Amino acid sequence: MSPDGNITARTKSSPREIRSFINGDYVKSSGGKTFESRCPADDSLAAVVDEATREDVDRAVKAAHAALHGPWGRMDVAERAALLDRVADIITERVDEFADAEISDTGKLIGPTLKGEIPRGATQFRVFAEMARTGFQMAPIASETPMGNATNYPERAPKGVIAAICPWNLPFVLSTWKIAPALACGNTIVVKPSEETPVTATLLGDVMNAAGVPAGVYNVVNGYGPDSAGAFLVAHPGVNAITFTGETRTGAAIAAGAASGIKDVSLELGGKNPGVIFADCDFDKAVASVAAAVFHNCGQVCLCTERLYVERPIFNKFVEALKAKAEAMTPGDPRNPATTLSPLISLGHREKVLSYFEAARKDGATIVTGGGVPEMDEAFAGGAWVKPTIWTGLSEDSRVVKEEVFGPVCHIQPFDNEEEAIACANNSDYGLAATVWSADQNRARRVASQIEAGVVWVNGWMIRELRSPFGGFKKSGIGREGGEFSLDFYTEIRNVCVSDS
Ligand code: NAD
Ligand code: 6OD
Repeated sequence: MSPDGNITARTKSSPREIRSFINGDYVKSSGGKTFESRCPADDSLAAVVDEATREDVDRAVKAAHAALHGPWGRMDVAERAALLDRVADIITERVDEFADAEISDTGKLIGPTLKGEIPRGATQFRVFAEMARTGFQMAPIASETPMGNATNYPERAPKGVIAAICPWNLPFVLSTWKIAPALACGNTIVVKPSEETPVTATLLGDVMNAAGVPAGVYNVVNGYGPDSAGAFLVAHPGVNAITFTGETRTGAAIAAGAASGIKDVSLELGGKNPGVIFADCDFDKAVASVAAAVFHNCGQVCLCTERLYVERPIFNKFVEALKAKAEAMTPGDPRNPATTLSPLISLGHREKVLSYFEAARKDGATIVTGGGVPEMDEAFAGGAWVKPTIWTGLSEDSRVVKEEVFGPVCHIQPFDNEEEAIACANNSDYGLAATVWSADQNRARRVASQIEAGVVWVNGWMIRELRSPFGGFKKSGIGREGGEFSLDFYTEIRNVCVSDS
């Protein structure tokens, strides 16, 4: 912590000190407890974090409530939009600092962090600033009733104090999917970042102050889930709605916790995403894109592909080509632009991924490549590294084909016709994302329309526009984020019905 109370920069010998951000100030935990966040590339200490107590969470919710009924609630929408644009500007000016913080927390690669995730987070504020400016208008509806005629004017009102509980895989960009729409709609917010990745959400507090966002509008409480800041926030009676991204099991616990308070929940949950590759696809493009979809961020993107169905005539060639891509990946210093494979988020998560390696082996998988831990230079030997891994030969009910591994892995299976490919793709409890590869646009669109997933890419991956809807079918979630699709969660709709006579 610097003398002015802001969070400190991290050096190799001194980790960042992270506090909660409440009512415009960085504050120490009232319980005096701290926890550590470690960089998974080398297991160095990235940050020492103050764990928020129930009392701290209560202060944050009360600050958010006061701001809602104070300066923020009274603010003209154009002024609110201008502040969100200013937030985007400052993130852009400080992109190196945000990227550095994110890399320390996650071991992410510098290129996609600096050029992709942090700028996309800034853009999210601009998208919602623009939407706020247009006023979220809805068309009036005429009514003719025996009691008289009227005009109905539906209007959107802020939902209140939003709790945002965030994951570790894309910490900053995914937090902005919640923060930007919440604030654009006139709500205030209390964010609980993952205990693995507390820094960028906390740093954003400083940006909010610099932009002139009133104190209490944006708050951050750091801590864990159960019996800690996450659970305290879910249970708090002053929270009006909870937006959560993370594991399906955690989503179920949060929905249960929210039920007694009749709090609305938005749930962005896990996936077990399929890719369907027809023999007529642009082979080289498909292999390159599928390699990214499987191995990017070490497989820790909720949209990553973990199940591949490849039309039989190109099955062997495809497996060989993807194997070559996997074996060409180079783990190492995430700040070196030549590194192409990042680590898993933690040694704990590596244990889980390695247990799936073992389960695949036990189920009789053919290990095409990977299945273990790579040799690393001394500087990175303590990191959470695993080899990119490809399996074939498993049945559809094998654990590694059914459960989300959240690592750089996939199982590849051949198919013989369109119906079979669709049935395999849909044979999952999840329904978050899918890809379809074919030169025949009609077939690709026909197949895409039968896949039970919130986003289906045709001949590509991760080319989604921020304003388009994002969310999951089945156990992948409830609700949609993105542009106007976020509005139903972040607003209440009031119908003002005016008599015509
Ligand atoms: P997680 O569920 O373990 O944790 C997410 C957040 O919930 C953390 O902040 C954690 O502290 C908090 N939490 C945990 N238990 C809680 C409880 N009982 N009450 C309140 N808060 C609680 O998820 P993770 O490991 O951080 O993220 C990885 C998972 O997230 C994967 O399953 C991935 O698919 C999913 N994910 C989904 C999306 C999506 O948009 N659908 C996006 C990213 C990640
Ligand atoms: O659409 C995106 O920008 C994006 N990064 C989505 C990732 C979601 C889940 O991890």
